[in-house]
Amino acid sequence: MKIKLGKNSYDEILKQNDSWEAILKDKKKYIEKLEAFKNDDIKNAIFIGCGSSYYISLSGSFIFSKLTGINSKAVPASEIIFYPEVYLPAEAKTIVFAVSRSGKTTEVIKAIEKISNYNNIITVAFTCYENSELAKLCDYSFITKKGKEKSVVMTKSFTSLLFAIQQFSGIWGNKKSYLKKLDKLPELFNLYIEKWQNRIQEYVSDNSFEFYEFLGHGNYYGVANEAMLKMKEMAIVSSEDFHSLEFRHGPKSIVNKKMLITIYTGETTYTKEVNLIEELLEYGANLFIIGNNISAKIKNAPRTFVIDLNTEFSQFVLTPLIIVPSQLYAYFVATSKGLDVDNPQNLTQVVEKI
Ligand code: F1P
Repeated sequence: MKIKLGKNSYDEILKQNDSWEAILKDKKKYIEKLEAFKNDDIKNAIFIGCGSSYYISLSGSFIFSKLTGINSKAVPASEIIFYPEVYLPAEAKTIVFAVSRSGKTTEVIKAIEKISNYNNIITVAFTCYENSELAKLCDYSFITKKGKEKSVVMTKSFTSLLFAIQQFSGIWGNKKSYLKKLDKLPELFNLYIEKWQNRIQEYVSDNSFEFYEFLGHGNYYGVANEAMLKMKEMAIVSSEDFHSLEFRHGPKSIVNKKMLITIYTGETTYTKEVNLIEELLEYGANLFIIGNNISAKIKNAPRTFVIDLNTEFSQFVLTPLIIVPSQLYAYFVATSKGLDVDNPQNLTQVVEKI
């Protein structure tokens, strides 16, 4: 495919599975490093980040909790700067995971500086830069070197950092079959990427919308947030995200024919998400359904575009893969508008102010 605009972003989207393969090769290092601090006294976990890295934290926190049984939440790094006493209970041993592509974002640095001398706190960085300030500040760090990007907008780094957190969580929770399925994701990416690229580019050239909603539950809520941000950053359009069923409680009032609603369907939530899909179609909405083992009824529904991963893997494995169609969608909408996603308006690769 001849690429004129946003070549860095395009290449990074198309080659992100290289980074996933590198993380898989680091599995032994993860196990050894984890042994140094993993212990049963840890009762709480908090994931922090900014922008896309906060959305990584939302998905990563959910999966960490699911795989380890440890109570976990995700908050923007700025919340820890303002209210550390609310989020960090003095008595319970808490592990704080700081997620940052650059390892330089001021809010993340200041948040860790604020709490690093607290008792009962272990700090762990997930970043692409080994010698970053964040990696040096934290007690431990897990580096996704191949997640580094030239682009301002996070795509490959998003899935790489999330993949690293999934691998870390599977090791911590001793989930051997989960880890075996993670091994398969780079190959699944290779299997799907060309078909997805062609189908999504065609869909974008045949359909245009003015409003975008992204809906997901559980670990897919972080994905919905990230897809919302990609549309703002790359395509410069208005977009929102919600937990899927939350959309019924008011936001659905604005559904119209100029709206595309993307729903990331999960296995636990599928039957209820199908009910929601049917209701939204009655309001004239256009739907982009991305999920696993989606019914023929949904695939044949009017105004519905479906990407079905068709795997036996759970949604808790598939998170890095499930965001890729929305990265492609945002890229093709942006380039169809003549926008250069490598130089997005108003944005810098790192926000070093507060
Ligand atoms: C995160 C971030 C991105 C945002 C933009 C500026 O930086 O805020 O989420 O899209 O690229 O940087 P980092 O802490 O992950 O380096």
